Amino acid sequence: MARVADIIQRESCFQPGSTLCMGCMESIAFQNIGKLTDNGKKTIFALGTFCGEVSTLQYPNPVAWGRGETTPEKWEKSFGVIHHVFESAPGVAEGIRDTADMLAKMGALSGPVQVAALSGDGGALSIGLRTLLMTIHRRVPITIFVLINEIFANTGFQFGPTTSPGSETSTTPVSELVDGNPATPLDYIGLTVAAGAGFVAQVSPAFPKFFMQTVEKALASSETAVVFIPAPCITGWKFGEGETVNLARLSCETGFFPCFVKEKGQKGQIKFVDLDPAKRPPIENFMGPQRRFHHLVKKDSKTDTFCMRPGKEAMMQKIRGWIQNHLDSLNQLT
Ligand SMILES: Cc1ncc(C[n+]2csc(CCOP(=O)(O)OP(=O)(O)O)c2C)c(N)n1
Ligand code: SF4
Repeated sequence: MARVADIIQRESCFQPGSTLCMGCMESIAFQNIGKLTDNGKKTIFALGTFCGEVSTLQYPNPVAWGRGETTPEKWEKSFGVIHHVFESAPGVAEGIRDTADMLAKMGALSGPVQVAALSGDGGALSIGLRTLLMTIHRRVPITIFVLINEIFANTGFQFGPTTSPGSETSTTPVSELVDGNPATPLDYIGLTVAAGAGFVAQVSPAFPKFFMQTVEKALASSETAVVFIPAPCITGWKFGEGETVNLARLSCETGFFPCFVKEKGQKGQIKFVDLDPAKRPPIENFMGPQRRFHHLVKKDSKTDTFCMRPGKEAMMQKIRGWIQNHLDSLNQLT
């Protein structure tokens, strides 16, 4: 395994020039994935339609992807990106993998190829869930990255299958009668393990060493590897500048988005979050800085700490219950 200090010296395939919001976690994740894929293989990414695509491939300014000034004949630096429809990134990546394998068998390639799919959680877990599960089921040796921002961001911040309970989105409004999203999220980690993925992880750039080591393993896996990356969305979650990494760290430590890794044949491991709720930071610390939870949590001006608004016990209890159930079920994945 490469040393993290060496990985950060590598050349990324994600360059300045995107129109992702300033403070978007996706940009930080892509820069790191870009360095991890600078590993001696030709890289091809299949992108679904999501913020990470519409904000990086916009004609006439498709400058964000590419490894520096490298010319295509330099195999190990060579980088390609294919954008296809919203829901199809894993299926397109599967096609690229098959084609590369066929060409390799014919002796038409001069080196190894690594293939990855990138999409949002709406693309992968809502409209594209069938594509994701069938690609996993076919045991295709690719890496599938899913950016989890809990909403359909680039089309107007609508609720999706990963939206936290109680969250205000453009389709789960808040009123005197409703406390935002009434649903609990899909257990996407359990689902991808059950579908047969050989490597499943949830990582965050807020824990850089774990991020680097886990993504490196995913890229080297001979099985289908699925990597979920919770991505605080400054515009949709409505938080202040400079809070992105802090919220990503808290999202794990409070149990909303636990870091996790499970390799084939091994028990799943939860990272950086305690199974005992008394040993975790209060969920209010994660929710308070985000205006999508304004109806549930406020800042106490006397103590300068975040606390529950009066009368919101039911929804806060629902959130705590969902977090605990989810952590317990991840802890039992074998
Ligand atoms: C079949 C189809 N339906 C709807 C759309 C419109 N559309 C494009 S991206 C998108 C939402 C993407 O959400 P997500 O995958 O979560 O990515 P995010 O925008 O949050 O990054 C939608 C609804 C489309 N392109 N194709
Ligand atoms: S809307 Fe959210 S996910 Fe999309 S670019 Fe902005 S911060 Fe990133």
